[in-house]
Amino acid sequence: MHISFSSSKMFRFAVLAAFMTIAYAERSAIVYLSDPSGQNGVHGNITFERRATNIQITGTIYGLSPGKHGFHVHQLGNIGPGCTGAGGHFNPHHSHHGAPSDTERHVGDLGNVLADKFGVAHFEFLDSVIALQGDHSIVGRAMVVHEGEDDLGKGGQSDSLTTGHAGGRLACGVIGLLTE
Ligand SMILES: [Cu+2]
Ligand SMILES: [Zn+2]
Repeated sequence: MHISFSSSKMFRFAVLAAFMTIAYAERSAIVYLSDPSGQNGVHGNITFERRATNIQITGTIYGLSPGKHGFHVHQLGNIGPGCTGAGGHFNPHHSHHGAPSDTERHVGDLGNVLADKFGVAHFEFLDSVIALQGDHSIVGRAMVVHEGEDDLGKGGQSDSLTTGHAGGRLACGVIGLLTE
C-alpha cells in the first residue's frame, strides 16, 4: 500500500494533535447547594470551568431573600451539621478576609451573589485565585451561601476580617470534579 504522508509530516501532525488535545482539555467542577436544615429551602447549582488563567463561575441559587449574600469556598468538604462542619473560609496563606479583587484575601473569598426580587441569584464571573488543581484547588471543599451580605473585610465589625460578617450559613455543598 502506498503511504501518501511522509513520516515527518505524520510526526508533525501527531504533535499538533497532541497539543490541541492538551489545549482543549478543560478540567471543570460542580457543586449542588442544598439547605441541610430543610428549613429555608435555599438550593442551587454552580459550575467552575477553567478559562486560560481564570476560573469561570456560573450558577443559579434559588430561595434567597432579595439582596446580597456572602459566597465563599470553605476549607473542608464536610457539610454537616448546618454547614458548620465546613470550617472557616479556605485560607491556605493565613490571610485576612477580603474582596475577590483584593490582593489580601482568602483563596475562598468570592464576594457576594445578588438575589433579585424573586430570590434568585444568577451569576457568571471570573476569578483568578481559586483553582481546580494544586494548592489553591477548591475540589473536595465546600461552597457556602450566607444569610447576610459579605462586607468584604471593610465593615469594621469584629468578624469583618475573618468572615466578612456574612452571618449564618443558608446552604452548602461539596465541590466535585465534573471533568478531568
Ligand atoms: Cu462563607
Ligand atoms: Zn474570607
